Amino acid sequence: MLWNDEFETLPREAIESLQLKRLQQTVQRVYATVPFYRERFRAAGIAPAQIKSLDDLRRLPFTLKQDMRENYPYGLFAVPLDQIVRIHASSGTTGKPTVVGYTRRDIETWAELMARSFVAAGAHRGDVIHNAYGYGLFTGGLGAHYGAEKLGASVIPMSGGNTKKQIMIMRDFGSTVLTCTPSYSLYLAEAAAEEGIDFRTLKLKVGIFGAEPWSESMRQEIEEKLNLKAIDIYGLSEILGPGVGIECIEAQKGLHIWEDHFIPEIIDPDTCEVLPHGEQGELVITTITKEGIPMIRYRTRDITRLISEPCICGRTHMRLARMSGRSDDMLIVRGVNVFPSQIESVLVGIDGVEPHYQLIVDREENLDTLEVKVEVNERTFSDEIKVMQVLSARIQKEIKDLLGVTCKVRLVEPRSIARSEGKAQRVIDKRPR
Ligand code: DLL
Repeated sequence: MLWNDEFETLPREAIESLQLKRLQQTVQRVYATVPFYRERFRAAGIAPAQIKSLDDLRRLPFTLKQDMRENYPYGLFAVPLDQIVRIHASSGTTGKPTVVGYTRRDIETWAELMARSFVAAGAHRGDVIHNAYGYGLFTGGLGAHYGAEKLGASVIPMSGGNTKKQIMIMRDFGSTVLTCTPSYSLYLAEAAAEEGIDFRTLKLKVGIFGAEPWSESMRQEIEEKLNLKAIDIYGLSEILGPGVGIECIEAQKGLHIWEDHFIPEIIDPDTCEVLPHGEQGELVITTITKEGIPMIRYRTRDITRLISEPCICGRTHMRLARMSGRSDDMLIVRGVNVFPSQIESVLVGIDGVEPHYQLIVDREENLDTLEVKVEVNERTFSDEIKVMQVLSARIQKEIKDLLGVTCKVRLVEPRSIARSEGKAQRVIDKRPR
């Protein structure tokens, strides 16, 4: 089932001509209203009138998170503040947050795209959507909320935290759809087990998880523990928030990016060259309908590839492969590129450990060290020391086989790694910079 039959199934040529028209309008508009873009375009020697085909997109300069920081807070807004009805900001672990503003029409577009996304995930009017994404400056809570209302479902604005209460509400209110980060879903499963509540007795049928990288094996674990279909949703505040792309429940293979509103490109993060279709690299997105803060060739830092083959669901919009991580989260340990999600996929495949882990990178005598701290389950914890030794040797070997990196494995007690209600902190990099 589709939410917007016409736009979700536009033939390729129609998508592309719509994209070109909207791109031209966007470029004209930012040139006229945002000094930052005007200067950048001039420096690159390109005028809006020179954008004659979608290929000309490549002639435009990239926009970076750094540019948003330097224009903090409102420098990239393309409309006066009296047309902005909502402001969000990304938490940003270092420095100032990045600030984004939405016009009334932007909020409507966002709700439309989230409604589409819910339907793609198998949610409908009549569903009870338990929204455990955080409400606040983070876009997850309100983004999902407006989409759920637009869909006509009953939304429970839980936000994150208060985990025991979440489970009670889920059970008593008959929640059918859960929205939260994948790591929080596992925390909910754990807390439910402690309360003696079996997810099989709940009405949940689908979970819509995103906001952080997760692996295919993590999906299997979540589907088993929560007894639902786990759907991957992607988005970022700079572009919209949740709802930039989502997997369809029919295929669960790749996330349809809503191409009537965004133009995706994949570049080599080192050379910035646009890569041919199907190759893995950094995702760059241009918004073509946003009014408040349009983004031209925004470098997301997320690593993925584009899938252009038709999908069995009938949607014609291209898909993004599951994000394999962020280029700035990628650890370089003794010269080897390591994504946390690769280590996660090893851990999830091993019996006796839980998918609660942290990677601690440090430097000793000029050499990088990688420690993988991972929780064992209750059963393993009460076993003999020898069992634990065999287990850690096995994890070490599997990581070495997959990545070619030798790491130290530290098995820790069940529930000793801090749980997160939002995005999990997987990497602690203690190396001097
Ligand atoms: O995380 C928006 C969101 C909310 C998406 C709820 C999905 C669900 P930010 O806080 O700006 O926005 O963080 C954006 O999170 O660049 C990715 O690195 C990461 N991310 C988001 N979704 C996924 C996903 C929201 N499905 C950053 N897989 C992005 C992997 C994801 N990483």
